[in-house]
Amino acid sequence: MQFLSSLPMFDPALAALLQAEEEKQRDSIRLIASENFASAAVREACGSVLTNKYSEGYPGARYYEGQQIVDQVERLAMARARLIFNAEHVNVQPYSGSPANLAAYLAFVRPGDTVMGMRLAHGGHLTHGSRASITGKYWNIASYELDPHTGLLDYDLIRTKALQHRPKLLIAGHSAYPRQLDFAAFRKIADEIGAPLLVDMAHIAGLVAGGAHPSPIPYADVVTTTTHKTLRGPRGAMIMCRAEHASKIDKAVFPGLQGGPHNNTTAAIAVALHEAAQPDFAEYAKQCVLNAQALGRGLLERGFTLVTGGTDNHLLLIDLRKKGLPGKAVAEALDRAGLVANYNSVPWDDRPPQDPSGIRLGSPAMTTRGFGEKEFLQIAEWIDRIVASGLDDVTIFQVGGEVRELCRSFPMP
Ligand code: DSN
Repeated sequence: MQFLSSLPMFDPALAALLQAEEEKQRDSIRLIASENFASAAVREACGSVLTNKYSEGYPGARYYEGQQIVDQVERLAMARARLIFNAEHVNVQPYSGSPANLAAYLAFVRPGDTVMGMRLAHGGHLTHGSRASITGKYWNIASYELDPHTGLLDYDLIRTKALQHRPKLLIAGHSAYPRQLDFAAFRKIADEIGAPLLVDMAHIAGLVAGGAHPSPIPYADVVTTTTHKTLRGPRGAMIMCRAEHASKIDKAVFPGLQGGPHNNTTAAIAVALHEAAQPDFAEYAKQCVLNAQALGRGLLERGFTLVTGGTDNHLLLIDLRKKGLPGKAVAEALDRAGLVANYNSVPWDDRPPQDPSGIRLGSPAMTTRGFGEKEFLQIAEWIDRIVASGLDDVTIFQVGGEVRELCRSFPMP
């Protein structure tokens, strides 16, 4: 019977693609700040029989029968999240970060209301009000920006803007800002304008869980996060909130936005949270920051410009304008050498988002594979060699060989 066959036997074309991707991941250095390597245990839960089950609703109140085990799985994931993040309520059902943020909008604001978040080009996320996203089309967006003199968030500027626009929802969080956020300052502004505070901690959730970044939980009304970035779980998301908002948030996720939860993902989130509760996860989180800082030092020593001058978290943004090379060409050249990053706009970029002036780098994936500061300093040297060569083919080829050699000593989970 075909459905009992293994993947290579039943679908060799797809199996070959998976094998090729595995080899590509094994032999390259992942520097995409939002990526990581999930453990075998997380991937096992993802591929489990729970993918076979429909469970619209919440534990104890489902619209389908047969939930005796699924309810326990979801309750376990929720309990672990509440414990690790010290949250009053958690919803583990959002399919990913964008639906999680949209659920927070649905819970707190009506279409047309004013929402304030960080401008995408300054490090925010699409769902914090970019015109390209539904959030920028259905809500009136007033974005805050970085201080043009320091390149940092200036909380007085954010406050002034908030008092001027009086948003009904204030968002803190980023996908390309290399500094810690002052959640207490955001809370103060939110209180002054009487708006709920949403913190999107997708990028830093693993650092928060591991104690390497302050937690937004005591300050925010609602916290959204993906589960696959620094948190190192499956592709999924969670929403944590104060007990008073629990019913609003749950109704926004289901039935407001979604149907049945992906139970296999819920199980994998539970596994990832169990991993995050182990003592070595705190070491990993701390090392993510040390490694990003080492990479930043290595780049600064070689004359690179870093947005904000460095990093306090797991990511870095290189402004390539002084090097005279565009971000996309550099990202492509690095990729050919097995150094996988993404091109990225820098604040006040004069180039378009499709071909911007920067590249974003992150430490989580290779920290998971065991890289330390020594290896991240080596990465700075490789990036410099490729950029200094003007993206020369021979240099890219030579660096590529060295990258593959180093990867061999640091196996994938
Ligand atoms: N697109 C993700 C990132 O790379 O930061 C955030 O959702």
